[in-house]
Amino acid sequence: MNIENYLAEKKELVDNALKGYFSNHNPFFEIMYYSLDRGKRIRPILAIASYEANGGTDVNKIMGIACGLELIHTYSLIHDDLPAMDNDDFRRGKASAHKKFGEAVAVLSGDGLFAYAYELFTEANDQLPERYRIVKEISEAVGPRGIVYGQILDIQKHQIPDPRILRQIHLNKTAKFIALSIKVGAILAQASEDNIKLLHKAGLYLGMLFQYTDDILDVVGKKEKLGKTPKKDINQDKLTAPRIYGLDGARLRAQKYAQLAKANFSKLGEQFAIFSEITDFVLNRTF
Ligand code: GRG
Repeated sequence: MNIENYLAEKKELVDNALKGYFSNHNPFFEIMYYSLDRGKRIRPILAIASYEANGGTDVNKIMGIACGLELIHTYSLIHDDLPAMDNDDFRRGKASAHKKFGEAVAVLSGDGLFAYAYELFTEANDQLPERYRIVKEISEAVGPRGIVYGQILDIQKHQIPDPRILRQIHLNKTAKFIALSIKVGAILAQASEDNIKLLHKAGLYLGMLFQYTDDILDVVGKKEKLGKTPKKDINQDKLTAPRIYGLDGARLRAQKYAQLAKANFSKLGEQFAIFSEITDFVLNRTF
């Protein structure tokens, strides 16, 4: 199966599960679902791919965790788009949450998605030691030692374009969450500690690559394809890879991160080949 088909098949699984988690509740779930709809689902797909590559056989077992990751990711996008943060009117090919529902409801949608994610993480009560570890690791990666810290660095004005700060932004805002998504699949599938460690390391490189390509697409991407506003980072004087290294320099570094990710994934053996394909897909993505 080629990588596009693989990603489309897994995305459909995740989309169907998400629909299920958001049906038959109060009307606020429809409002939250508006923002959830139409994402690429990279993080849940990584969790599922890792679970399966590590020998997990029942995809339903990982689905609550995979979908919960997407809820947290979506909350971060909603809050990032708010006027107090990046102030973006367009997300996932449509009006961002505050444009559609107003700021107060957008804030609450983010809050609701964040909290509901933890209901999904804990929906099953089998494999409790693994699930406890997963919830702990997720909390760490999305909180003040992860995404939130990355966002704090990202919204600061950086007069001097310091590559060390850029690395901290990329690592905390994006890479830790991508690596975590791979890690949780491995933990639930009861992979060895060596494999979990190696997957996490490779995942950090993949995450850095993901943010490099995001920064590059901000410069060269098309609004219709991206589903979000391009040139946002340069116009807001954000610290990005093209600002520090130039477009060609950023592309070169993206290739280096892709090589590092693949070198580490390949140490895990043939059954992890899908991760090298995902890495190439991320390197060459146009959305
Ligand atoms: C508000 C706590 C808080 C954090 C916000 C999400 C975020 C942090 C900032 C948005 C801008 C940005 C470049 C974030 C890095 C993560 C990233 C590349 C998000 C876009 O993820 P995709 O491409 O989006 O997976 P879709 O819509 O496909 O899910």
